[in-house]
Amino acid sequence: MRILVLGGDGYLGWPTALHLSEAGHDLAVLDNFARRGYDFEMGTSSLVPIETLQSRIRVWHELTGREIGCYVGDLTDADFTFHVVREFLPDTIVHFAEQRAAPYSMVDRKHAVYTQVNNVVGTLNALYAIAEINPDIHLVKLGTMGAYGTPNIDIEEGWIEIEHKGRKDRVLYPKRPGSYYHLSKVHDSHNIEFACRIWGIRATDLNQGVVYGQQTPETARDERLATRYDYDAVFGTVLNRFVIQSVLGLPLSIYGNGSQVRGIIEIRDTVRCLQLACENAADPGEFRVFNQMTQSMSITQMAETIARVSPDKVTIEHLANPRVEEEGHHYNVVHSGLVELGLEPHLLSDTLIESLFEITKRYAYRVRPEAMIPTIDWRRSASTIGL
Ligand code: NAD
Ligand code: USQ
Repeated sequence: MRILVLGGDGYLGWPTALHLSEAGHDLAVLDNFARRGYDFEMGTSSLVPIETLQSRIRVWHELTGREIGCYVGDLTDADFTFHVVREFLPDTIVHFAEQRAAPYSMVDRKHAVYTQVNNVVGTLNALYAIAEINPDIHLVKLGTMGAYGTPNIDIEEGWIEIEHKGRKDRVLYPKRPGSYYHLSKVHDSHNIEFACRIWGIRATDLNQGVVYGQQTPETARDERLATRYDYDAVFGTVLNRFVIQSVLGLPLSIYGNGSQVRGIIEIRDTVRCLQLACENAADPGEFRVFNQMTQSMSITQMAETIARVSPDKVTIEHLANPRVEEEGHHYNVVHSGLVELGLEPHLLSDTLIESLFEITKRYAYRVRPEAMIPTIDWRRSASTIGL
């Protein structure tokens, strides 16, 4: 299969490209390096040093003999996007290329508008390129579990059968997201579902939970293939942050009382899910949704797991929650679709966390502790990134 990975320089896009290349597919990646730009804006960087995209591609070629095509440019530039799709002629487009941090989208008006324009326009350009160049291309799009919010009913995989005043219908599951970033994913999902209906294109929306971990079998082959690992309060995700805090001897920062529950997934399962979605395409006209998570845990349970397996003494602190989110809520999610396709989940295990401790210890000297403090307040319309 020919697969184009949008956002192929990112935390998940790069290891996914390697995994798909290893599986024998012909790969090209596209990126505008926006993520590296946010680091410059915030004065921070990945804990694990990362090579340039071009060097990583060269190292992969040296090690395996496999080629990965490289397109540098912006998905919101329609001419560029059309040019890439016309030239590479993919069977599948995997789309990671969005601004993905909820706190970044909540800094102020400028960051909220940037996030929604970047994400919604980029996705629309990809949809139009598919419709005009080859409507048979399968779009595999990264969505988010947070699009659903925390409703007081079970969360289904994308669609729900409802009965209202004696009539029945199958509709998109209602959404109640918790940031302007998460809202951009809801807008994307609606745009993609509409494109499937009107043009008969095929799409898979992967509503992924919070990812943790840093290595996959492919990135672990050579340190120059490493993917990024974020610890700061804007881009660092909760489990990765807890591991880093434990290594630095800082208290694990639970926001609020810690009873909020999230779906989580390990990075090795992310790349496997992407392979399964690509190799088992949606039907023409189908808007298929999978909930891409392997288990649910409260933030307190995550902190307690890290504290239990850490070789060092770990303390836990509760910070006033900078976000507006429910605590003590119902959370029961259907996530069987990818398992039915063959996913064998890695659950949060001591072994995985131990390897993360090692990586973190090695690069702990690179941390700027002040970058770990959350300063973006959902209740205000303007915050400073404050690093
Ligand atoms: P990331 O920021 O590391 O990677 C995204 C990449 O897309 C970056 O390299 C960035 O430069 C690129 N990009 C952004 N806008 C672009 C544009 N307009 N044109 C070209 N390239 C552009 O993020 P990630 O953690 O790898 O996440 C990838 C996707 O997975 C995102 O869509 C995110 O919403 C989704 N997701 C991530 C997580 C997680 O925990 N990391 C969880 C669920 C879903
Ligand atoms: N949290 C803490 N302490 C911290 C950091 C976070 O308690 O130090 C809490 C947050 O309040 C929240 C939860 O942990 O309740 C998750 O926060 P997060 O920053 O790990 O993840 P989130 O903002 O939800 O976003 C991440 C990715 C995003 C993806 C999303 C999946 O950055 O791209 O879409 O996870 S999901 O959460 O399922 O929507």
